[in-house]
Amino acid sequence: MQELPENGQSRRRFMGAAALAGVAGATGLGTAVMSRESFAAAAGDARQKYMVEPGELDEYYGFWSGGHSGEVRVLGVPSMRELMRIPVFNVDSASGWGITNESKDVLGHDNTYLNGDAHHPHVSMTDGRYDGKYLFINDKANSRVARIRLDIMKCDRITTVPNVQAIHGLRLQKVPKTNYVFCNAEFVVPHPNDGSEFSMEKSFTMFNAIDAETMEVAFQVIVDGNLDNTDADYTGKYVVSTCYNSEKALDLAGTMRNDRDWAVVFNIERIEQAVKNGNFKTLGDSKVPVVDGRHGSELTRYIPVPKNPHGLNTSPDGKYFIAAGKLSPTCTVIAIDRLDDLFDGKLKDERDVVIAEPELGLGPLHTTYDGRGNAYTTLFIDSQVCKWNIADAIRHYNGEDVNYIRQKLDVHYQPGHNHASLTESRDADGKWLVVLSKFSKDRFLPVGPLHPENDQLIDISGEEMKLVHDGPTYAEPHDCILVRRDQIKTRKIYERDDPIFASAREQAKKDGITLEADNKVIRDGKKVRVYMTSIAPQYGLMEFKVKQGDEVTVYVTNLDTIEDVTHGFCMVNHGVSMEISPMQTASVTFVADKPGVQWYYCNWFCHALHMEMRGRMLVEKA
Ligand code: CUK
Ligand code: CUA
Ligand code: CA
Repeated sequence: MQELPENGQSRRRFMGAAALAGVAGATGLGTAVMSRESFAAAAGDARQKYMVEPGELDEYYGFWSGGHSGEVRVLGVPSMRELMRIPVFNVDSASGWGITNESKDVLGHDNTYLNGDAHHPHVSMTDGRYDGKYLFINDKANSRVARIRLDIMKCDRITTVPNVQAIHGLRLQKVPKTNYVFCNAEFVVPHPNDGSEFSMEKSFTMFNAIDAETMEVAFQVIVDGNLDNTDADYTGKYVVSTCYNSEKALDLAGTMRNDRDWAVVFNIERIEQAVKNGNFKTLGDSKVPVVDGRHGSELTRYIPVPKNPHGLNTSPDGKYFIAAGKLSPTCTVIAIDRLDDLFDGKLKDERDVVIAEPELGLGPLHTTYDGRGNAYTTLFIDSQVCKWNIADAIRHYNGEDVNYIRQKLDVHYQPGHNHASLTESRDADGKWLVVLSKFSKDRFLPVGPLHPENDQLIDISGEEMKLVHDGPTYAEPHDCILVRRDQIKTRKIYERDDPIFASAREQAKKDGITLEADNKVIRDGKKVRVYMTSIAPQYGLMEFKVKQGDEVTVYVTNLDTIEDVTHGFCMVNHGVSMEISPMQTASVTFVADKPGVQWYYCNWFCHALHMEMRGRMLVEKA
């Protein structure tokens, strides 16, 4: 039986300093922390606002990364109800992602990787505002970047970034629009990485830009140190990434040796020009232009910031990049309007672009904004969100005696990312704040040694932050993004010319088949293609005959045009199942290795006679 500590404070602390000892000097910040009781009273009003009555719709779409579950989850905010899951770097039994031919067209037909580690979901933008077209997300586990079409909420492209390992930080160009997906490779590797060299000193990593439409890697930039998180500005000119391992150390203590690592500024115009001028090389088999952005390069600047910095977030007014100190109790505010001078050599020192370095508390990780001049930084070690005023922090840095901290709110527990509504765009509206707490400890019914995480919803519309909701989540959302519901336009049913099933259409054409009408079996040597339609509650084919050992591809075209009538196709004892939504075609290939009667059935509930929606594959013994 798990015993729960009585005292709120000790519950918050029971993770203990031990796990985090030695990572940062303790700083006693005298800011008051709200008691549980006063919090409960204060939260009363706010809770009303967060209530979304049955049948009512949320104001925001929230897209959550699924961490090492590999998926993306769609939540409604403020209700925090889970609306949908979008399989990406994983296999999904319900939709057939990883099983169907259409998903393998995206994932790769060799099925090399069945896992992934999705951290950073970001929605495409036009002129600094979410345009609702795509969502992009990284896979740290297999160095990939995926694109999700938001009109159908399905992944349509995945790109493996060459020459690097572990794509972590990912952000999008905001202005003039999302032409580039910027992403950091975290770990340094030797080049060539062919077993002839293992030293850390001769290894490096790269900053990468992917063309958002073609999903081809446009360029890579070699850097000193390593790379963590990143963000872009509102001019289209600069992107900044944090580096926590300027030491290029392999051991933990070594990575903490320097008091300052870097925020690395990438000058996108100069990099594009260098590529255009042919000032690049290529690595290995890849054709991607690689430019050198190490110290001394005209393409980058290295701003020293304390210490093993982590989050990097652009303020929605376009004025600041803010780097969270992680092992330093500070955040570093970088003035974007000084970066031109930094690149033009008009500043004496890289630190001249730093215009504030407020002390916030222990373990600052990520910062988000309300659009009213306030920043909200998660404090991992203190288990708090710190609300602070940027203008006051700048005044304080200039010697004025002002308190820039507005409030510290306990969260439960150990927060990583936090994210305010519309915060990455010009439309930051300061209504809701989601805090993704990495530990839930005692907040929910115990479910064994593995605990859920805890995504908490905080009302930030007033002067005071108010915690209004606890949301348990399965491993392991790192980050989320909140988009106003009118910024997303989804389809109700598929268009028949959707590129998602272009290869099925092509094959049908070659076979002289009309997908929307024909129910036919085509034999092509040992390959058999079975084309059938579906209208609730029947498949176009009640049975079809093949020979043992045939490679069978079943194409199902769902002719139901009524929203919400999705069918499935599951071949019993063959590891085959898939979703076919209204007016969609989906296909799956398997070997008919068992002679006899093999039943298939519809596994998505579609009709009162859904149970009766089934048929037989008759397999003749070889
Ligand atoms: S993150 Cu990915 S390891 Cu703070 Cu976005 Cu933690
Ligand atoms: Cu068709 Cu269930
Ligand atoms: Ca370091």
